[in-house]
Amino acid sequence: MKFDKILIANRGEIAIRIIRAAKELKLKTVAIYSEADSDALHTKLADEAVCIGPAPSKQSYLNMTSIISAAEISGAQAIHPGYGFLAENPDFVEICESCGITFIGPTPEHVRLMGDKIKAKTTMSKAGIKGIPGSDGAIAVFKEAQPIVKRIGFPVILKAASGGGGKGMRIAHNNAELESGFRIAQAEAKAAFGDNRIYVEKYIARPRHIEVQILADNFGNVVALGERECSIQRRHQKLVEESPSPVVDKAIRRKLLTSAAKAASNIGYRSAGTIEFLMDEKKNFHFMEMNTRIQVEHPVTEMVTGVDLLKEQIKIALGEKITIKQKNFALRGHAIECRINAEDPSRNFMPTPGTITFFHMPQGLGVRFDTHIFAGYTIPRMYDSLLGKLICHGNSRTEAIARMRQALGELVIEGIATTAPFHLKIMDNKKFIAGDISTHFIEDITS
Ligand code: MV4
Repeated sequence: MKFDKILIANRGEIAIRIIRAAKELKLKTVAIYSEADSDALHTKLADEAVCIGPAPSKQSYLNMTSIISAAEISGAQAIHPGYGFLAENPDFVEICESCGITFIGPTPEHVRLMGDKIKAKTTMSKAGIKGIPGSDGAIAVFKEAQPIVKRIGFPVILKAASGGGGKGMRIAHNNAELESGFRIAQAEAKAAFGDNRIYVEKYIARPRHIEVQILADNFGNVVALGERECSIQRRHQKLVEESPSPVVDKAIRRKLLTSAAKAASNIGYRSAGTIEFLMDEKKNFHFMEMNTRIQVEHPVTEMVTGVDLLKEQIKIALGEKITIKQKNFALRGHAIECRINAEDPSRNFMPTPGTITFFHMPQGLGVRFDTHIFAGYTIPRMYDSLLGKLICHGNSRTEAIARMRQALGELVIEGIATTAPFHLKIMDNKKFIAGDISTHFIEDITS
């Protein structure tokens, strides 16, 4: 539990975010980097940096043996995984534990449970947190789906038990589509996850993705820190997130936050986590998944709650109690995040690796830019295309949008194409301004 030196098993903006939180807590920091990242900013901001392998992730940021060795050599007693890479790999959590290293996150059991979307759904359902109507578990053969579909009606969606992020998903509007979709979903799931288990649900058209941030400590204390609206996404990659959601009123928020806190309490969860809900057009919400990591979009919650989620997550791992009380905290204003990616929106969001020749960072009241880029930085091809997250806070949603428009206009990244101009279009979109959004928003405006 006690540690004074942490290793950050990640790269890019999140590695820097973790280093900042650790330094504020007076912890020593060890960065790891691949051969493609020897000039990366996170290696310079940490107290020490250890090269853990060649550029491909499999040989570096996913190489458990190298990472554990780096922790042992540098004397780091804890590892923060960030998001992606090894953040939700239960085997890695177990390996850390067996080496006497504190994993800054939940237990391996919690990571494993929530990685299995079927088990997660049944566990939550037993606790009274309802998922989307559908099968009670996996469908072994196509025929098993028929009585369920008779009950819930078409359209339905087939999902992979080990899925999430849209892989192995199929929508069916009739029996023929159900039969072929089942086979395709099973094959895709088998190939992607080595697990062909499929379950079926009623398909919710034009839903909203709304998630709740929770923090839980080792003493049974749980707080739910408001919701995030994450409906604006493209091919299951989120582009814009905000808090609070423009459709969530006080009564719905109370229900959402109570459900999320109950979900975490019921499984005895600890650390930071996110409960994802799907909201239908009648504003009914259903449990979808739980993410057992700190998420990309955590800053919007930080801006409206004033809580430093990374510091809290580390303090929980140190065995400290959460001091935030659910009763005393209030949301202040509105925050929006735009993900600035090295992708060209005019070329179907094709990745644009290359060198940044000039960089100007937007600044001012309520403007935050979490990034690892600098003038002269070369974006490697190997990794994801996130360059930074522009987060704007205002007293109202209108002010946050105006501030975002201003900040996007001020941002200059020369040398490569980015998604910044596309975000400006979103900020000027009438439907976005009205808060009239769904998971189909990008499709609707680009087609
Ligand atoms: C759904 C759905 C509609 N109905 N489930 C996509 C990723 C995976 N985590 C779950 N997903 C969905 N599940 C039912 N019953 C629509 C989606 C979905 C979606 C969800 C959240 C954010 C973006 C999305 C984009 C397309 C589809």
